[in-house]
Amino acid sequence: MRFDVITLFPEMFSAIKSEGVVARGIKKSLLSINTWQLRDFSNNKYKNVDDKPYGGGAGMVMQVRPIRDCINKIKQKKPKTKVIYLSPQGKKLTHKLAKELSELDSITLLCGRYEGVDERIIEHDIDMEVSIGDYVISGGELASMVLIDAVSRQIPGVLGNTDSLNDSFANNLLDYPHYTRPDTIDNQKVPEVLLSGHQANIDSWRSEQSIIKTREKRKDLLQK
Ligand code: 4H4
Repeated sequence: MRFDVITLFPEMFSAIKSEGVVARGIKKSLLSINTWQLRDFSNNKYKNVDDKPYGGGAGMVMQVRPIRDCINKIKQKKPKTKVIYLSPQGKKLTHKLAKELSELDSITLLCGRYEGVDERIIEHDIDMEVSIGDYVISGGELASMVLIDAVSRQIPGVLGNTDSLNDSFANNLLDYPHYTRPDTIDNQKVPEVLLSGHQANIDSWRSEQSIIKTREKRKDLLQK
């Protein structure tokens, strides 16, 4: 999987490129992240990529030309890349969508700032808008990193021995509870079944706990 990221703040992505699951996936050559500084595609000496909104109003809007030129440059290398704009108006990022996206060869992520991008980019250059939640954050960079992490976890081999099959939502259920040493602390004990060494009983207890947790915290998932 190759991620191309169009952003005004490429250095933000060093956080996931250097540590953790995504960094390990990069080291294993299972994925790559290429950031593109949008200002390099500005057509003025001040490197501006935004302008005042037609019709007035607060804030600035990201212009078509630099974004379109950057996408076209990426498409020279990856003509079939799926171009995703991170926006509160997008399709909600779920486990299912992350799994679907993980099967692609190339994804281009457009990170919005200010009030967002000129609508003509959304109409003509974007394949899909994706939202990480019903709130507005200052830039699409954090949303892109969330998407990259969630998608990367679904790429075979990225997680190594800890598979993502038990991730919450993998089977439309929340994850079972986890415990580790010591087996008693402040008089709080680990459930006996987990100390029994009886794997069949442990597995059925974990399945039962996933259903109980889902019923308690996310009943809506049980309707699906
Ligand atoms: C993009 C703000 C689009 C407003 C942005 C719009 C999210 C989110 C986000 C920086 C940028 C914001 N991205 N999930 N939530 N005019 N991005 O808040 O379309 O409403 O992914 S707009």
